[in-house]
Amino acid sequence: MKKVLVVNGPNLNMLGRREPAIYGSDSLATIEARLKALTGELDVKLEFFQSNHEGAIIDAIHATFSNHDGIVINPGAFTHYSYAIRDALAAVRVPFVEIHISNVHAREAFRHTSVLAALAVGQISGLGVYGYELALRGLLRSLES
Ligand code: CA2
Repeated sequence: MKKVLVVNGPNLNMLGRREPAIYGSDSLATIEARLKALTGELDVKLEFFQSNHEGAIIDAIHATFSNHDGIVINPGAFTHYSYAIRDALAAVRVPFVEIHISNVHAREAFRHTSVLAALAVGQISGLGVYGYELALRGLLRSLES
């Protein structure tokens, strides 16, 4: 059975509480419960981690080394500038899918760049919170091949 860490970065603990027009009305707990409901069908063990702190996210990524088969990550705004998170993902070499709830390419110019995406199996953006399920399915499919 594959083991996957689902990581959410800064401010994503606020999901469902503010800015529903951009991020929808589901809470992070609801999103995690929906993913958990897929574990039987997908034969995967999921762990969840959210932090507003760059170093804590880096520590969580380091802990996947030799311990997880893959990572689904919404790095929040760190996507656009965190070379430290990029280095952590490169160091552990655990395959990951980057997911964004909103369409980052339809928003401010600073959101058009991801310093992580070039290392990713793939990137999902703009499909709302459904993107988490797609990211998980896509990651698992890529781990099979
Ligand atoms: O679209 C996404 O998933 C983002 O990763 C979300 C980040 C943003 O910085 C990225 O550019 C795109 C921000 C997450 C903020 O989440 C909130 C949720 C509810 C209320 C306020 C913020």
